[in-house]
Amino acid sequence: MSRTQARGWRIQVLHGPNLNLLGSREPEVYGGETLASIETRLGALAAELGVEVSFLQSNHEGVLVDAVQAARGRHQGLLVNLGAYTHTSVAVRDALAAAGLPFVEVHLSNVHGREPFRHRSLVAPLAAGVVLGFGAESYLLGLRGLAGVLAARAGA
Ligand code: CA2
Repeated sequence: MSRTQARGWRIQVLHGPNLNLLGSREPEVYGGETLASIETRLGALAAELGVEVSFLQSNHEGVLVDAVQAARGRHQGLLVNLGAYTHTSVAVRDALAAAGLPFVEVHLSNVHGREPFRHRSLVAPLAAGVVLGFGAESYLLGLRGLAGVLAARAGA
């Protein structure tokens, strides 16, 4: 088995506030794809990689904190687009630090080409990797990267 081939790991995918609106508005910024379509593509890639993915979208910070806490013991890694909470949420950052699970941060847009308040991520320093600016592809690239991290950690 190659070093980056995954083996049955469970990955929690978290989408933050307003990402449920994808496909309905601002396609010039976020692309025209819906969240359901992104999740379908992630599911297909997960099957190819031999990992399991679970999905949660929430507009509520506490729900995301609960989901990160619950991931410990149930999942081996997280793929997260925390939306605006990326830039503001000490609570989600603390939950990710406490969970101690490897995670990859993804963004549809290139946040560094946008308003200055989007340039700072509170969670990026804890992330195994960050993928941004490729639209829906950011999620797929992030999942590949996370599967590789899990395989490498397991010594596969
Ligand atoms: O680029 C990304 O993926 C973001 O995480 C998206 C967040 C934004 O606050 C981050 O700075 C960057 C916003 C998601 C809002 O999505 C919408 C989709 C359609 C219509 C309106 C909002």
